[in-house]
Amino acid sequence: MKLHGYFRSSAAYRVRIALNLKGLTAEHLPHHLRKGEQCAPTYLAINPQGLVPTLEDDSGTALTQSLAIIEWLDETHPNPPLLPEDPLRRAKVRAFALAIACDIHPVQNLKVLARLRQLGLAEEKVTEWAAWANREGLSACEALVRGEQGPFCFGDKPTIADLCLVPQLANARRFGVDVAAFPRLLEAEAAAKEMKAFTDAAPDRQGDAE
Ligand SMILES: N[C@@H](CCC(=O)N[C@@H](CS)C(=O)NCC(=O)O)C(=O)O
Repeated sequence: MKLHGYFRSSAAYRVRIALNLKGLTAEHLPHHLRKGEQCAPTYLAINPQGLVPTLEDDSGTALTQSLAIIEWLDETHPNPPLLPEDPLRRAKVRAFALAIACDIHPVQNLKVLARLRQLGLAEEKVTEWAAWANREGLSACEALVRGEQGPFCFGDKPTIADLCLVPQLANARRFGVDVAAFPRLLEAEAAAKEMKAFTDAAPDRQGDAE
């Protein structure tokens, strides 16, 4: 397998954690997002959205969208499972993961921030926008898991919720958000960071880290 990513990409970080939890290895192919390498024609041929990650399986089939990739990995390598068995619990875990992947991350993504700058927004306001998106979204995430048994987001094992949470907290900190406001999320993050699968996937541990 080949994983197209970037050390600081939180969406690629989710997939790196999933690969590690499953004990799978992939060749890591970095694309420097700040240099626009995700828009090279050769990369657009495998991911027309010009976003990372893309996972190429051993037959060369390209899969895009981190959560679709993670669910494919979970279906093809069921142990350890990344979703609970019970359908109601699965829906809750997916809702949490989607709150991050669909509602927080996209509005603070690189190309959205670049567009805000092009439209004349000052750098300070751009950062304020990204911090707001994280603060507002993570407050809702905190409420979603407040009543859940820990230490992970949903119980005593990591799920796709934790795979989305840990990279998003890293983004929130990068934009200056005071994450102390989210104690239940920090509890889940601390449990995750006890696991090598999570620490090995961290941005500063990647070959392309700056
Ligand atoms: N929903 C997509 C999001 C992918 C995404 O936005 N990736 C970012 C990095 S975290 C990216 O490639 N950004 C490049 C850009 O904005 O030009 C997924 O989960 O895979």
